[in-house]
Amino acid sequence: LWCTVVWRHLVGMLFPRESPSREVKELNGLWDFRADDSTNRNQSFERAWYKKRLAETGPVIDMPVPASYNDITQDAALRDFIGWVWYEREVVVPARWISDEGTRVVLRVGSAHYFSIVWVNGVKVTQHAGGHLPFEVEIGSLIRKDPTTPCRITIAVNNTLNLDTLPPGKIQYMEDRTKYPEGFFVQYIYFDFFNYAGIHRPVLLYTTPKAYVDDITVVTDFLDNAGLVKYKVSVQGAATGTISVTLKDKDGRSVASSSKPSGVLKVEDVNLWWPYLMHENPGYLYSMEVRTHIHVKDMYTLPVGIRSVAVTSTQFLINDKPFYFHGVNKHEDSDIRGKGFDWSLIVKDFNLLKWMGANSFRTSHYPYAEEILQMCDRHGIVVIDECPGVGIKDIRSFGNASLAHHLDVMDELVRRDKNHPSVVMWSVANEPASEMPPAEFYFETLIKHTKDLDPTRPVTYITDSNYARDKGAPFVDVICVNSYFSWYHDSGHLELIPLQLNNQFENWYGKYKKPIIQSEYGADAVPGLHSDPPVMFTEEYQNIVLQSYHSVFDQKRKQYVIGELIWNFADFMTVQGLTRVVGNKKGVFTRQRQPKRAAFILKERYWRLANETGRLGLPPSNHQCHAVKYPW
Ligand code: GCB
Repeated sequence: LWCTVVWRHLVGMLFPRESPSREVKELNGLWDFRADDSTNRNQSFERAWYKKRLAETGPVIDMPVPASYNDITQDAALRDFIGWVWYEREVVVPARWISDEGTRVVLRVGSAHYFSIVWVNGVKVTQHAGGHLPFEVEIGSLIRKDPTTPCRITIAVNNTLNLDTLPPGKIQYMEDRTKYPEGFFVQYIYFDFFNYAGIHRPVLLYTTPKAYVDDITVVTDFLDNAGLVKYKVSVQGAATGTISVTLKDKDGRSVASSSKPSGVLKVEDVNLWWPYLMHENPGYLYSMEVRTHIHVKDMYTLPVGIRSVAVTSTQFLINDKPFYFHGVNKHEDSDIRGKGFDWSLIVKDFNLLKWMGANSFRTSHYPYAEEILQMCDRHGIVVIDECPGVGIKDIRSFGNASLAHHLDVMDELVRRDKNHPSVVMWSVANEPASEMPPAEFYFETLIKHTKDLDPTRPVTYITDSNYARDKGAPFVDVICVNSYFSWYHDSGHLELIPLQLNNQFENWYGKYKKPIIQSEYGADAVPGLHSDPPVMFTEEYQNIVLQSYHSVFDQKRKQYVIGELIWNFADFMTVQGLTRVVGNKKGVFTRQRQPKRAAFILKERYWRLANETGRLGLPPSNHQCHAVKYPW
């Protein structure tokens, strides 16, 4: 498999990093903001708001970037707004970036939900569909046109979801005038999290020389003591010419080098990349320094973890050793910020993950910020990387336009995340209507495409469909199943969990003979609600649900169950509805990241699992060490 990697040519999307040849200027902070709340939701285009300063078109407010705009003000209409919102900011561009024609100046948006159009000084420079992946555009020639005018960046963002977007949604106009005023419409969504919107991740300008390292792809493996880093560098703006590639260890010592744009670097006495709790030195990263030697030099440094991933009919192997996923599902979600990127939240979440002994998470239900994956690389947290294919329920969302967009999104996702050692599997969807007839062609095409993009990682999608009716399961490498026994059906009947869960596993394994991850399970608990015997929504009920699942996992993990991911790490916001009390309360932490009782149950379990399943390389004394450090 490893030898047959097909190098598809896509323009690169390397994470912007400073280097001797590259500068980065963050544009985070306050932007001017205005929502287009005209009845036809189109006045901003009719009046060409991008042509002048936003403040000259009407009243603007301060809006932090990055952040969702929804929870920033006291205005319920803005919280629930559907349509175009406009962001604008003037930027002072360093004079040298303008005077030096040999400098590329790139504007990059980490993510904006959902559809974005970008203008610089009133000139449209790019647009992007999709709310969770970065996009960028070179703006050097534009800002050089008139170096005396400031650089005015305008970004219009529209959060409307339709049957062909990912995730899909539907807009319905309500015609009954006895109930709804003229123009009243509803955005229907088929997923269980608030459709937060705005500029969610950092916006920045960065430079490269005219001839620059555009993309790097690495695929790693090892043979005995030697690490193998197969790589390919692509250069834009000049013929590739001579380049130099140097792989350095953590101490900055060169361990392998080459002057070819592609090849295999061999690292003697390799330090492999290991997951957290599987090794005493997890998340080991080398640095790959890539230099071009065309008149102006460029340099880019890529962190590289050397590891292998493989799947058998009963196991998930990392570096040829069985890996058991004991982890969580997350959301990018918090008070006030919504889905806005926030380092304090990210670092807190990693501290909580490590505290509870989680070795993995799934990026339910969309790609997370690249900075989060970088943290995973460094801390050895294993990731199932999910695309925004959540809520594909309407048969029209299995059509050609939807599929074409889904394939594009997978291109963008793999291009962005292919080099992260923490990413061990792609998830192409969550709970699609995989029993519908078109699901077979849809998933066969989608999964084959993903494997063509990246033959080195297994591919899955997350099912809640019946094993007998699921159309896509033949194509996945790992079966991922969500189930909510004693919650959404047989409510209150905790005693049924062992029987139903056991049957779930036996049926799926019996039919497909593929390893299984319990990709979601859980129950809502309103923190502080107690009842014994347990009733739904109390902390006790959540605990018993977890423990009942765990007893079955403990039998099946000896056979073919390769992981368990709790739904959810933390409480999160949803649309208002009868089954949600200020959001989804299935978190084992509150939205403010305080533990419910269930967090301690998971912590005890995960550390025990780590000692049992992840003992590789840890001498017995180290196990003792964990037990002493975490006396549950
Ligand atoms: C699911 C979904 C997830 C929901 C969860 C729930 O199956 O994948 O997005 O939030 O159930 O709590 O209902």
